[in-house]
Amino acid sequence: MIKSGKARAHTNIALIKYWGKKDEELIIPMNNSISVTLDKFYTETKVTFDQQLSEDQFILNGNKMTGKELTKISEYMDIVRQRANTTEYAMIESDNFVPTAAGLASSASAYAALAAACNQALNLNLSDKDLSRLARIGSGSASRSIFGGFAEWEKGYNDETSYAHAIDANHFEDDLAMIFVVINNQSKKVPSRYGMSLTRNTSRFYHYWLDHIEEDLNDARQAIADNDFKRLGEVVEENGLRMHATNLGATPPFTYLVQESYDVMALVHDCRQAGYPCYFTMDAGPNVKILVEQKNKQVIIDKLLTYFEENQIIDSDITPTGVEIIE
Ligand code: 2P0
Repeated sequence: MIKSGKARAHTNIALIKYWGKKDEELIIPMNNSISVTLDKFYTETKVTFDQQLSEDQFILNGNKMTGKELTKISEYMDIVRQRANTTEYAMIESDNFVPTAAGLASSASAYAALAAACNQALNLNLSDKDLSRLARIGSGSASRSIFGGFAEWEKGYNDETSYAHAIDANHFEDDLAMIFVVINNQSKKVPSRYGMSLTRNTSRFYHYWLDHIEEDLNDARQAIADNDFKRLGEVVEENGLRMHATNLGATPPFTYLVQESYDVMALVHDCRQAGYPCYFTMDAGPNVKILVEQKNKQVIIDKLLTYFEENQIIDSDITPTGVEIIE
């Protein structure tokens, strides 16, 4: 019998960052993280388990994948098979709805959608918590993409206790949006998995990150509970910069930020000075994401467009919708 399931999951952006693992295999993080889930960027994945198949097959955006990409996903499917007590291989068909030029492709939406599609296909009846754990094993940030709005990934201490949950914000997310400034840079990429591991293992600043993360988490939680945009934005900006500072203390030191990243940060500060509150955050790359209130979004986009091309500016609402079964 052929068993299939199809799911859609949205990407998320961390407001309080995940940066470093306690357990590299199970993907248990060193600290909790908090994110928002974006409306515009998502992945749709269909999984079909079929006893006729002699190995997994992976079609990404219509292209049959081989080599490293196939091996990575097949290793993940081995974990799913082990947990579901099955030996059947699967056809995995995945489409990323992320602007290709933007370089924003995310393992978060990919593994959240894949975990949910497997849950459906194999009738696992996993709770959101257990789905979040299953997504986490593929990629840490995927644990948060099970949920819409604000989500917090509890670091826990083992596979059972490390999972994300939604944070109730009384629809605060409806008032917010994120603007992406896409910076095309030619510098060699440091994969996030490698970058966070190098930093956690060698950075002289990493203990400082851990010593102060609870303060940032508490500030963010309180700001979300109070729907306090200014307080949230301030801690988002500080926490993001601290994450990037840890990389400068690694051996060897590295940075994801380039000149244009700093140019955008200065523009964000200019907008604030002009009375339009907005706050930046950056992840494992040079692009800058700006947290704004819906009411000021267009003014800030217009300001950015005086410096950047139209195709470098993309905005997205925050979606209240978590991972969904669509077939
Ligand atoms: C985050 N990032 O919290 C942080 C902030 C990038 C900077 O999660 O190794 O693809 O698969 O667990 O989730 C990117 O890393 O890493 C990330 P793995 P992931 O969003």
